[in-house]
Amino acid sequence: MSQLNKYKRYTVTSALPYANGPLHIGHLAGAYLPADIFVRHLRLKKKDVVYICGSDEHGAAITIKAKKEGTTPQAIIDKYHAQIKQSFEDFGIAFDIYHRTSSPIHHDLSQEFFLNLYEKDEFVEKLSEQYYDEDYQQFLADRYITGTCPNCHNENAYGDQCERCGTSLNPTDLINPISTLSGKTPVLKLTKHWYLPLDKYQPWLEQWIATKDGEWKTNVFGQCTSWLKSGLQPRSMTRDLDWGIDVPLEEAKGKKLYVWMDAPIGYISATKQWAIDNDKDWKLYWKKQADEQDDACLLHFIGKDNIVFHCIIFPSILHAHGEYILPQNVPANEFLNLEGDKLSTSRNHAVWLHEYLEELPGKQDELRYVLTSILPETSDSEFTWKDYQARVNNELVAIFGNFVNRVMTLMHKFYDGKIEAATEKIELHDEYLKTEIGVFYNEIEKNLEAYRYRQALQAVMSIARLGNVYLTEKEPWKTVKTDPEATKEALHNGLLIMGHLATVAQAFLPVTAKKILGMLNWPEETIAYDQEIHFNNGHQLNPASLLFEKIEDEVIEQQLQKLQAKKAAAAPAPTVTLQAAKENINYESFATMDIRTGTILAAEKVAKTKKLLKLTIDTGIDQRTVVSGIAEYYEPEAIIGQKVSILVNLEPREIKGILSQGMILMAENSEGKLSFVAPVEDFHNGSVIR
Ligand code: B3M
Ligand code: ZN
Repeated sequence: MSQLNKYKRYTVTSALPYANGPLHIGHLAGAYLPADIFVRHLRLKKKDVVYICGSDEHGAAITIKAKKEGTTPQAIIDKYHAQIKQSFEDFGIAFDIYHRTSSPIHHDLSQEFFLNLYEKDEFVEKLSEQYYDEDYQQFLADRYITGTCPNCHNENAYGDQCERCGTSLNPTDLINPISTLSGKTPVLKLTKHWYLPLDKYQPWLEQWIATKDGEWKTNVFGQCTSWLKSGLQPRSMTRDLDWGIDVPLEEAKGKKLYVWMDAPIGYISATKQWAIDNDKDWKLYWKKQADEQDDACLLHFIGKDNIVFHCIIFPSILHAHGEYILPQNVPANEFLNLEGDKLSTSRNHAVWLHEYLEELPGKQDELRYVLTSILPETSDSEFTWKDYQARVNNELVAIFGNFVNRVMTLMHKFYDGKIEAATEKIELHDEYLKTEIGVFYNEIEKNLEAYRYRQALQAVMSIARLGNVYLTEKEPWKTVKTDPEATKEALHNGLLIMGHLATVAQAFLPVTAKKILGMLNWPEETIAYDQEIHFNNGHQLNPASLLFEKIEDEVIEQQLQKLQAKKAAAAPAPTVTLQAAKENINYESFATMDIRTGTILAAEKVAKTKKLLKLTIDTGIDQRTVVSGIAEYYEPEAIIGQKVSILVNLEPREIKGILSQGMILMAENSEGKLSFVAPVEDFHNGSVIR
């Protein structure tokens, strides 16, 4: 960390989680555990560091959740802010402040930033037509408009995307748009927005990011260069929403700041609040100092989906403002998967932090350990309960816990837990042990400062291993009869190794480290890296307590079953998600539809689309081409010969340059899965369906 060590101050941030749901292990592994370990490490080096986080309480993520739960955005953020904060505390994430973007200090600072850029004439103002709900007297966010997809005729497409055929849409693409607020047709109205000219900043960004080559993780640097390569576009920093921070302009009444404009400013406003609470100067942690040498080191810990915001958009805002430092590094992690599948809140495929602690109380360090061992540092990684069990049992119990337990039990058995030495104090004299331990300290430092937590944790375990090997060699339980002095020396050395193990464990396993310090009856709460480890003659140890216990098979089985059950339960109950019945029609209307049985003769993907297949159908009447949005569900080869039902008198339509004659009927279940509809018996093509 040659680069990192030169700084006098460190400002470390973890992504502000949206206050719209509880936290799961993926959150922890992405942006919080790595940052926490890093910050604890810096503190053990006695660095001046402030560690900042808080809830992100604006944006559509919040309002949509409120609508879903039939409550207000305020109720949502209050509920989840408290829950998230508690989970962080429970897992020992040592923020100096966990703030909220709904706070007045944050609203003020965000508006100040906006005005600063506005007065410098940085924003590009643009008028565009957007849908407006006249009943509710408001513009509609894309997600608040539904309508018929121009591509697949799904009647429930959203303003930004059709979830049936996957086409990404603009609200104005929808046929028959409906406001989800009033249920009425919205009107188009001109609206003005303020755009951050990323295109203008591109040359500067290119230059700045080029200086990070080799310093930033390759996944982060690669994403940035590819964004730059494809050319940056101006991005609107304002929205027509009713939840968020007011745009501080007379002519922007009713408009709010874009959530990604205000959220990163949340790091700064939180620091301001922390400074007020602790009598500090926040500017030392955020502003450029008179002498560049005095600038703080800014580090953003995030998941990979937030890279563009932290490496391109926020730095552009800071740069345009001019008084602020830029991130020295953005060590983004990849994603964590669970039991072979993506973590998913909507499918409830997750290990929720609050549930974990209810079911495995007191085992936060076990989870911290396992997650650190498998952090998705350079590529996605996977959590499985079997692996969790193996790592706890074979590593934490069998190596770490075992070493500490051996030393403590023997000390109590032979000496009632009292250090009786010939010298005034005992310290590590064994050259071999000293050198080895020194090597492991260096490994921890070197790896942590290159954001390689997994390797750093290995070095921690190496100290426990070293202790075990040492005890096995010295056999103090045997020498106690033949050579009592040797026993004493071996166990005293064991205690000193324990002291070192506790020291390095503090960053990774804070609860465990505390327990060891407790057993050692260590006079202080923590041990800094450079603190001398010794015990005075006559020092009395506390009783031994077990650090870790074996995880039994039943526990793992239960967790696996729970995941299965959750998955099943998450499949939405039909009563909840079935589409409402449509209005009655008369028989004549129905009879106008000519639906026949047919067979797929040929199928191929439509070039440059993900969803579309071009099908050749034998309708009994003729052979014809139909373009169908089923490519996500069926491979072309697999459906040759498939019996289908086809609406043959649908007006032909050109889709992606292909004339589509008719429509294949598909059943869609509540999960959005599609299935062919055909007679259960083998009927000839052209049979009428009525
Ligand atoms: N709340 C997005 C997310 O949770 C966002 C992060 C903000 S960091 C300033 O993925
Ligand atoms: Zn569609």
